[in-house]
Amino acid sequence: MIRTLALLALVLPFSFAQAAEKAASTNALEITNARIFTPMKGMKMTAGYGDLKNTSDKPLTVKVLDAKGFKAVELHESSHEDGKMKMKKVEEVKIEPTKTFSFKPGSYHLMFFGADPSVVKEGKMVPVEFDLNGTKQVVEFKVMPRTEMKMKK
Ligand SMILES: [Cu+2]
Repeated sequence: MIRTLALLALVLPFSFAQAAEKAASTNALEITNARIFTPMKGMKMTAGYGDLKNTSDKPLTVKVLDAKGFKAVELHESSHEDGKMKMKKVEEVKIEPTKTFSFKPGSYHLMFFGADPSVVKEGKMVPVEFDLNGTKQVVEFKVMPRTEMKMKK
């Protein structure tokens, strides 16, 4: 009798958790040297850089959505106009399959606003959420001191 009950217990409803875990995420983007400069004293904004490689076999349209420890994050492009350094917001960048797109001082960069000083500290990792062709990927950026003051052409 007890044995019969034990057998019945095995007939449990299957869990559908596994199917639900297949949320829309990707790892098509590989970022090396992912770094954010420690905000300068009294500043709430700072910039982030890195080499973004498209490891997939399709062109990637990259947007930035969110960064932990910051109120907002945008993609920016710096340029020289009339001898002055200017920057403007761009909605997205496109990276061809297997190609690397560099975010570097004086060029494309991530612009972070409203830093929370308790989260954005030297040596900490900041998760940054990207949108790649409509699918999300989170990449960690390291907070480090500003080391690249020189603007190479
Ligand atoms: Cu900027």
